[in-house]
Amino acid sequence: VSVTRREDYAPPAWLVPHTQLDFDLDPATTRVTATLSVTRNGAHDTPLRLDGAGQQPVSVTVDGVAVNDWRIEDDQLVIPLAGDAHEIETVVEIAPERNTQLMGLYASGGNLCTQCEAEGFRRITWFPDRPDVLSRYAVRMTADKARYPILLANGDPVAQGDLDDGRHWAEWNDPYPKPSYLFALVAGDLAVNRDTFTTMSGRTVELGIWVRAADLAKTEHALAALKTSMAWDERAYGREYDLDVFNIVAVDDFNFGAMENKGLNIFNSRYILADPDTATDYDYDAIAAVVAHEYFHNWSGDRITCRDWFQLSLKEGFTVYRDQSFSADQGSAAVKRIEDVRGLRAAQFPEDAGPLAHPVRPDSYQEISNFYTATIYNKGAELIRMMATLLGPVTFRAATDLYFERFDGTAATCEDFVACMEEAGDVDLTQFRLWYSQAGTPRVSASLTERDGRTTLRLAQHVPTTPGQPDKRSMVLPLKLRLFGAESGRALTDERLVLLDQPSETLVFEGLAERAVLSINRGFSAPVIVETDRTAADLGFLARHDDDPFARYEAMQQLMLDSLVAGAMGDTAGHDAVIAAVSDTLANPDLDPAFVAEAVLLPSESFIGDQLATVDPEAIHASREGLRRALGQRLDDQWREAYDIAPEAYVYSPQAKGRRRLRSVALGYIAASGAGDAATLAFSQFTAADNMTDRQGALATLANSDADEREAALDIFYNRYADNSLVIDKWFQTQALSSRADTGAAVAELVRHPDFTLANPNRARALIGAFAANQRAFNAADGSGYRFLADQLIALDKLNPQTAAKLLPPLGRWRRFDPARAAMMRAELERIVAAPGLSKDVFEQASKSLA
Ligand code: DPP
Ligand code: ZN
Repeated sequence: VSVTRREDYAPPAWLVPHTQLDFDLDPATTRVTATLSVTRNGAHDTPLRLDGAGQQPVSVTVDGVAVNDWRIEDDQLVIPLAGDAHEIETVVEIAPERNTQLMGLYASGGNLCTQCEAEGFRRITWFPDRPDVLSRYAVRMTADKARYPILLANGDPVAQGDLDDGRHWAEWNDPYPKPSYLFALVAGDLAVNRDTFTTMSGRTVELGIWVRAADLAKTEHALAALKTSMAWDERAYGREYDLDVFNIVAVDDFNFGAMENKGLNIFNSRYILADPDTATDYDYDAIAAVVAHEYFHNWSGDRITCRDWFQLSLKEGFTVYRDQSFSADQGSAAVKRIEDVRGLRAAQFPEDAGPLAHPVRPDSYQEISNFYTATIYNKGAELIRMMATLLGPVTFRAATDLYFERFDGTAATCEDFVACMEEAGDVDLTQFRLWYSQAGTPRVSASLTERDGRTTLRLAQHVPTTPGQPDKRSMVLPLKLRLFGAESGRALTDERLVLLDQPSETLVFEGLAERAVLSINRGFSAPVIVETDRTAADLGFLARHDDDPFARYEAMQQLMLDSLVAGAMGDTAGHDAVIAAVSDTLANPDLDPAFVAEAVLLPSESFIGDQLATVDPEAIHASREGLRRALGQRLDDQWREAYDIAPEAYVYSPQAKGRRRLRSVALGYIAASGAGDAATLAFSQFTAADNMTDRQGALATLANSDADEREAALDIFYNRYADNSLVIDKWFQTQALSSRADTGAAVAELVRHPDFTLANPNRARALIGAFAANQRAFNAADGSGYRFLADQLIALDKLNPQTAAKLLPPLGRWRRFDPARAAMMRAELERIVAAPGLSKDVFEQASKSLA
């Protein structure tokens, strides 16, 4: 096993100031001629080493002369060079239509496209495929004109023309030096939705979103989001777009959500295509967020890239923080924060607590594709957010200005970013840097005691052991807190920011007029787990009175969690406090419906499991369903009142979105109550809906039920959208997420459905990924879920190792389960590790999960 280590970083021996690529495109055999001007970097006598992926060079020339003193060593083409500057030309042939990994140049839906991050460019041509080699690219493409009328690459179009054999050519030039992972080309039969954007300095940029002609009408939302993002980045960060064109292409087969290639973003079509009939509000939000994310990368990623892949969070953490802030500005910032924290807890906290835990800046990897994780992205974003909190908005902006100015045009490190924060903010972030190097979610315990008129807050922190990191140091935890009066409901103190940087600390409050209730980690100011001794009464109080919407939501969640955890052990006494708090929340006319919908939703079964020493999936399911039923029955009138608000024609706005969300949550509770008319209500919503949000919401409710309407709705849905693969993904996913007892059997049947294929990552994730996230179904006591996932993984690994490896983590949670389940999970991991021809992607994840 070959391991790459951060401490081994050395600057590149050779630089490539200029790259000329000539593509003779054809799905069966594409000939790539690469001409690299190379210069020796420093005084050394090492040969030029170019990365490849098993392709044989058809020819190698140095300064125009064919040479044969090259050799191939560990997938590198090694060429001895005498001088300090040379021109190297290599010719290779590749087969895009046989590329099922979707890395490098591949075919999707009859078109040709590329994906190069992190190490896909080496599958196209020989090159120093590392992010700190920045080169200016000129690209020429030749292709059959009827089949591939549109030829796009990075940068600006230069020239194009026809050949007399039915082929045509186009040349593109990107004036900005960039690493190879940002290279892109597209050849296809595409239609375009065009617009322009005028930048803050008055330049006009031609925008284009390229899709199949039939999908053109579904690009309006993405195009609007692009323009909003461009304006937002000028306003919020002073960042202006720098090329004359900005193109986005949507493709159906894509490993990531999207890719920020300079001037030519390539997107998974699920993050571009939307209309009310086929996309939910969630999809609309996600499209705007991903369009913004990739656009923002133009500065935080492309203009300033990463020195090495250990610095991945430099661009991803910062860019996620930027897209989260953007989305918060488009609607309810409070609801956005709740959604982001829920996502962090669902994906990153379990990662940080399991065998694949790694720091935001990792120390080593076997396969870099495995490090595009919730830790790098979402915890990374929380680190930026904490620094923004420490600096305050004005200083944080000055610090990012300094960062952009100082590192523009370079390949930088996380340390460079932190140093700018430190310098502009005039703060010492020495201890804060532990957030980059220590894995694991810190735990904070907080308890409030009163004696003789003094209120004492004791805070203590603990950073758990993670693989390879047995001893942890205390970190800097920025905790926003405030005290409220238990009787009056009034705030007793201002909000203050406490930096907990010791193992434990004590804060004393004198002369408080009444007993205090603690509101802590307001706004989720630190990505930590807080344990308090607050009673159900205190939590219920905060759920009604806290003035910080996140803290209010959090109090409700904690109240629910305490009740659900007790319920899993057979104690349902805590139901009443939850029901009362939910009732008051529903009745409060001052609250935004979108917030209410989040607040009254129970924590997921997996999140309940994360609170327990040993996960008992059936007991958790029963506990949660029991509380849902009780809430549904006891608050029947209120759910119906929330549900019966007058129907309105579909519009995508924060307010309308919030009302739809609350209605669908209410429908779920009505169904959970066991009400006789629930299926009828859901089915009539399903058939009457003028939008996908309401239609899918009703379908999900029916999919959980035993009602006759269930099959009917699934069939209608399938037939209506048979030719829309993104909606058929929803059809698969909804069934895989069903809470019914027979979901495992249903999913095992669905992999034999004619529309199921592992070759398309969206489809694989919609069925297999969703199933593995369904705690009850996946963890069936007979081990059938584990066996099923392992079978699918082994099959998918042969096609697409990167996507297969991303589906593996649920099997690595074996330590969290009883010995019988743990043994079965381990047995499947061992079977995976022993599978012949296993990729290094899956090997790394499976072997680390066993350790
Ligand atoms: N395309 C992925 C993203 O934007 C990887 N850079 O996060
Ligand atoms: Zn990104």
